[in-house]
Amino acid sequence: MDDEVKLLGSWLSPMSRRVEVGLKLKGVSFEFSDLDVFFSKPPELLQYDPVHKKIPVLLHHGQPIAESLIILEYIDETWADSGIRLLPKDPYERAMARFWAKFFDDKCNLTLGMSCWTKGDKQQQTLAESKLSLTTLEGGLKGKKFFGGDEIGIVDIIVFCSVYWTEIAQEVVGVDVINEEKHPVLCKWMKETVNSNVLKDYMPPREKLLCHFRTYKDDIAALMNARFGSN
Ligand SMILES: N[C@@H](CCC(=O)N[C@@H](CS)C(=O)NCC(=O)O)C(=O)O
Repeated sequence: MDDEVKLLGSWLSPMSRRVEVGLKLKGVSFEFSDLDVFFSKPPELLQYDPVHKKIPVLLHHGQPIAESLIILEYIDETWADSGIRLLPKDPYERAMARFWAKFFDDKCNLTLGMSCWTKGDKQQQTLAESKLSLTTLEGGLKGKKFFGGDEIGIVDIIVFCSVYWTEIAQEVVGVDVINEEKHPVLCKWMKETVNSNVLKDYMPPREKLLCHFRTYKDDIAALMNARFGSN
């Protein structure tokens, strides 16, 4: 184990997956604690993230770090000389990467989940919001192969995890959140990224996620509707 690294996460969480991918791209070995956080709060989680009580939490030498974007930056700085750079070296490009990562988390991430799992007016509203936000996000790809430029970077990792989850969820629920007609640039990027083989192998098997969503789709929808309302 490199430097005692432990990740509190869940195989089912795209936010936790971001950090797994970051560690793997850096070649850092780590222990993974697969927690069930959606219907209960395990004591380990309450101990290490008493503020938000959310995964992922990275423990490095026993010290906890919460919030996936902060964790990814920490990983990039701590293991600066191994694997790929997650954030660009150039200060302007670095600021742009942070800008799009924040934009994605503020405007796209939750809305994508809500578009799939809520119902009625709330679903229609979040579908419309997703369409607009993803079109704006496509601006971050202008003239570039990846959000990170010629190589993948932090924004590619976080967007890829969420789009991978969304494409499977939308198939199970029967809703059209992301498609080539609405988001040609994003879909082209997704294909390019899958073909580059860098991230795809770090995702949970498609069939496993599909099967989970099919089995628990009513429970997931009930949880999302209880939290975020159905109108
Ligand atoms: N802003 C946080 C969000 C993390 C997050 O939403 N985690 C979810 C799993 S995907 C969670 O722990 N949910 C449990 C809950 O909300 O009770 C991050 O980027 O790490």
